[in-house]
Amino acid sequence: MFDDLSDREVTDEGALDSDGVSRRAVLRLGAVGAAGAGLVATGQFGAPYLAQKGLLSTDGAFAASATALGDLLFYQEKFPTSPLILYPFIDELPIPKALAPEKMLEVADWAYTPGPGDGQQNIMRNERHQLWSSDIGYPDPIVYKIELKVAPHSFTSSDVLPITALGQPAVSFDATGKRYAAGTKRTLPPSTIYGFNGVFPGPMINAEYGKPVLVRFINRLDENELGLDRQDFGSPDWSFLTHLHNGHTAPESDGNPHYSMNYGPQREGYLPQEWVDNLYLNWPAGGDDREKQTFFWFHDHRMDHTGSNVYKGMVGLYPIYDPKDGMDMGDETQGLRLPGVRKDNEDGSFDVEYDVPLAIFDCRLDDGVTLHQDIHDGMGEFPAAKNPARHPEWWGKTFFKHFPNHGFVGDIFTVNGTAYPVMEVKRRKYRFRFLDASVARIYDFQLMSSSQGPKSSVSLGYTGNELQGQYRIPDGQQCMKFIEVATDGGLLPVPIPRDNFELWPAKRREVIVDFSRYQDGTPTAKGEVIYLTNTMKMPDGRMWTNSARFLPDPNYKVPVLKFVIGEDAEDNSEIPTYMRAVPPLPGNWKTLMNNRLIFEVQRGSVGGEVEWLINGKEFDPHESARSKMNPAGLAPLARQKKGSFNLWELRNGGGGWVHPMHLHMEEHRTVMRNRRDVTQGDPAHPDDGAREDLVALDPGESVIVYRGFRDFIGPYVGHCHNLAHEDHAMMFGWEITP
Ligand SMILES: [Cu+2]
Repeated sequence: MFDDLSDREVTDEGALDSDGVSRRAVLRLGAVGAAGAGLVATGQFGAPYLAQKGLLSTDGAFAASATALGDLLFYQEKFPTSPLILYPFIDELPIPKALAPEKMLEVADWAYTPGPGDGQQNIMRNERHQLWSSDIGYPDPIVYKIELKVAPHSFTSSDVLPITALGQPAVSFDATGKRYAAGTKRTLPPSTIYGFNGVFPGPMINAEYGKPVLVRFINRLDENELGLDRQDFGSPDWSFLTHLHNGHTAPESDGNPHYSMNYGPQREGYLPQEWVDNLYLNWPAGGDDREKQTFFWFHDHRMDHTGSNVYKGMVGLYPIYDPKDGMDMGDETQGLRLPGVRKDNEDGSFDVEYDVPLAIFDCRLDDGVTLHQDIHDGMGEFPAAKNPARHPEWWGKTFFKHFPNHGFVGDIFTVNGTAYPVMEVKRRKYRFRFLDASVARIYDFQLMSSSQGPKSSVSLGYTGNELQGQYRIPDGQQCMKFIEVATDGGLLPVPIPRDNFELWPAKRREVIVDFSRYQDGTPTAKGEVIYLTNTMKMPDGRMWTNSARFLPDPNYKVPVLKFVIGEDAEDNSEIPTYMRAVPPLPGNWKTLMNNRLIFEVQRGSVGGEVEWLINGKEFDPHESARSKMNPAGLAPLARQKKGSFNLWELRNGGGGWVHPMHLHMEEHRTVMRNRRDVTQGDPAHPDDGAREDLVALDPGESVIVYRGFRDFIGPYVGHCHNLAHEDHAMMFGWEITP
């Protein structure tokens, strides 16, 4: 039933009809191959066209035909242009406060109290915590409660002007479908989110090494007291699965699908009114201080719907401090003296002034006229939406396409849930914790000044994808540097001054910015303005077309966050000369090369929604993946003994795409890039000397990392963090064995 595309109607919008056939099975290999080959044969998407677009890969005609099908979908794949935010940089940057823990007396009254016993880890009573805090000599965990909630969220308070892709005024609608003439300024309706405690982003847990945290996540997504329209994305069964990215966490608390499909829930996630206790021991791998990290985030990881759940708001923040010797405890008068003034709250939490998380997220708002059409529409998901259909009643709310050709990018850039915010800063140093919480967008940030200020891209004559970001600073000039102090893997050995840095999905970068002076030494003055500016042009989820590293476009300078210099303030912080050593590589690491595990990611054509493959296979949640044949002539299963270390190679086999490849569990260290030893550093990748949990794979690149498998046993995953790729099978299971 899967092998004949001709039986299925390809509508004029390019969607593939099917009725009730399970996901991942709508189209099978033959169908895709046939459709693609047909297109190639007719010359419509022939080899010269593909070559010109850089889409011909080592996979030959097979990949080309899959690509051609993708291009067929893409060609007819329409996205709305979001209404223009008329008054940007007026809404204040929201800075989350630390979440308060539960009172222990109240926790003792819970019907099911958290604890180390059998069945105490989740509502099914079928799991226990692999290690409890006392097993490692740590105190009992601090308990938090986080409920998954349906809630409204506003990205801006500004009036907006509905526009077309050509930048012309457009009609708009309200919730009743009433039509407003082109040129009418509107206020945006709130979007519906599924948020941790109903907020986006957030909440934020300020954690500390040595003090375990247990979070009881409770699903309340079936409760919708405000009667909010859920639209047509988010996991259709309202389930969730929370992953603390990238905590050193036992599988049952890791929220990964390889675990959840086989143990615990034994399905994709936790359903409404179900709960699970995720125990975060705040314990470095191997008990080694050099393995400490600084900034986690938690997000949904529900199989097949991670992108839609994250896009719908399931993003939380989890900075982690290190109180040992006062090294990095949020107090700039001791230890490393990184910027931060700590205030301990009565409820047991603490907040740190001048230490600010910046979660970057792009979204796209419905124009009310773009057809909602997706391969999911044939799956019986979201029947109430009656798709394919236009949804004028959703005008101004977040628009999502689950199965975009390359990945999903928005055209409005937000920071901490607010579009184009402003932050008044004191004339002193700050620590910023950057997180890319976007589905697929990569950013390249610089600090710029501009005497003319932001101009809307429409007023500058841009159209189409060039409107992404909405505003530009045509006269923007770099005026300050970032001092990078941490990556995904925690503190760097030494701070690195950066003119700019890339931020890939799920990655974290921490920087110090000194707002008391410009890079040329001139002091700043009250009222002066600096823009955090994105210079990477990324029109779709595939990769950039222009960036600092590749074909810079000097005209693409999109201001994302406006800093306004305020009053002087006391500053006891320092830029440290030395921070933390990375764990040593064994001298003989090269002897591991022959037996390394190899994972090649590629755009593939198994069929249906399985578009993104690893070692030629779609994600199988019940199995550990198998390595490609390594130089020793073996293709081992991705299983590692507890306490072992190994080299893993990640290869980008696809040619025209980039992939942020995330490996759960332990941080790694990059040792080879494109067959070159980079253990002594690589100028093009200044972070390679640090530890990371995500490999930024450029087109055609091979990266070999050294990593450990300590302290826990059980199933984990590795996957692409372009969430459209992840949700379409670019994931593999692996396991730590006793
Ligand atoms: Cu990818």
